[in-house]
Amino acid sequence: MEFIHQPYYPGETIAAIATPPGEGGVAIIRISGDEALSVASRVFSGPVTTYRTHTAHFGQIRNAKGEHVDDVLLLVMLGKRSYTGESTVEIHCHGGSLITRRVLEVVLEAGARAALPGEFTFKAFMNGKLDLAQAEAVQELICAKNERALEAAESQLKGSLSQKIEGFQQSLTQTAAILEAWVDFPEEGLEFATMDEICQDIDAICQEMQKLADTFHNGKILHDGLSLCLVGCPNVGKSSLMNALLDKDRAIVSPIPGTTRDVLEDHMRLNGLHLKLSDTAGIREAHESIEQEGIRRSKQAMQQSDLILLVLDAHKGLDEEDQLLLEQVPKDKTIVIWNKIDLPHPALPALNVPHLIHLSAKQKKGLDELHKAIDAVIWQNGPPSKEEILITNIRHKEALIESIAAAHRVKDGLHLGVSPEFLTMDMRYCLSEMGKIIGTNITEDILSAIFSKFCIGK
Ligand SMILES: Nc1nc2c(ncn2[C@@H]2O[C@H](COP(=O)(O)OP(=O)(O)OP(=O)(O)O)[C@@H](O)[C@H]2O)c(=O)[nH]1
Ligand SMILES: [Mg+2]
Repeated sequence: MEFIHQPYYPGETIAAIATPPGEGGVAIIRISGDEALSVASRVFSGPVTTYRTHTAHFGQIRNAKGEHVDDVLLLVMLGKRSYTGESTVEIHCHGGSLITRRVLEVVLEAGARAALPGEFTFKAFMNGKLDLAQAEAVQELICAKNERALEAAESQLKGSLSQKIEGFQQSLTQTAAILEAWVDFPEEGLEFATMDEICQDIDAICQEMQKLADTFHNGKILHDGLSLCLVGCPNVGKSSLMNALLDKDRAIVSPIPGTTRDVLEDHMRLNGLHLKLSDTAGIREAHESIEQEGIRRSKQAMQQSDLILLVLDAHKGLDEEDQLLLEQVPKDKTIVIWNKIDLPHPALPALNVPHLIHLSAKQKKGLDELHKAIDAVIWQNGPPSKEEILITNIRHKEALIESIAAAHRVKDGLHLGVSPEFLTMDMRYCLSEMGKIIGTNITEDILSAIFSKFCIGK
């Protein structure tokens, strides 16, 4: 196993820089474990072991030779009342990367072990301060790229997802108990509940679990953002629209068809969401090898992106190449745009597409309608409410799906008259999959994989 220090000693004292690398006003070195105070007392000028919990102390850090390293503020959190659930000392030193590393070195020389990525949160999990879903939320909180993702992570950290999962576990446990009773007391078992009642209970809980699993689509959008790709024939105004959406002069715009040769990427925020925008080379029958490669990349970007903006030139009207592109794009994830509506244009043909917008990229007119259309395509059933509990983690979705499948096997087995011994096995599996989400039933390998994604010092 890569992550968990082998053998893992609860209470072992670890230390790391908890603030990001680089220069800042203050940096924090965090020490946690049974020996946190004695380690700190070896490097700090004051009598650390006498300090009361949740107090701050000014003093100096000195190395083993007694040389001054930095003036610092020392924070003491004793016993369980800390993030990790173990005694913790934070040293707030000056925020230069060299000085911070020096302070850490001195702390390590004084007896702490360098922490592995995520090890502080791992301790919090092992000491019951957080369950696994909450621990994962810590990392999502740190990585959140937009407001909605932050809200989802905050809600998960507060335990909203965990409570929901615990609710499922309780309901499933009741059913499991009845099935176990059938095994032990086949005669009286049916007194606890009829088969129909059990099946109804399983159906109801499966529906709830499926609803939660289905929030992964929205959760993933919130968490990861979306990719959006501008495609169309040459000269229709893709790069102009890219610049208008970004509100900056990002891509070269010119009246010469074939200006953009490569895929150009940038990022924007829209209604609290993170979008990756790609401008592409105009697609046409090209004979020159560089342009051909550009067009190949355009088509690739089109396939890979979550959303396509297919740009048409209203001034030019619809020609065969536009028509071909219209046939190629997946309609449900495409917004078709008639651009250059500021110019005189022929009567525009009716297009049988679900999302159609008229705008002028050059004059930045019609962008609001485009924003709304993007929102409508992203959230096909409306955006999630702030209160809705979303899952953003594929691991959670997989556990839910496994759990639902096992519950269905139990139900089918009941109808088919399968012996209760087998049904209880499926029921136990169903419960253990659910437990994986909050960490009540989890192997060290999974723990290792989860915490190793954290940053050092968290
Ligand atoms: N009048 C008008 N001109 C526009 C509009 N959008 C783009 N243009 C002009 O159309 C020409 C082509 O614009 P680009 O944005 O470079 O077009 P493109 O689709 O990126 O072209 P390629 O990179 O060659 O595929 C430029 O001269 C733009 O100024 C618009 O809304 N109105
Ligand atoms: Mg271009």
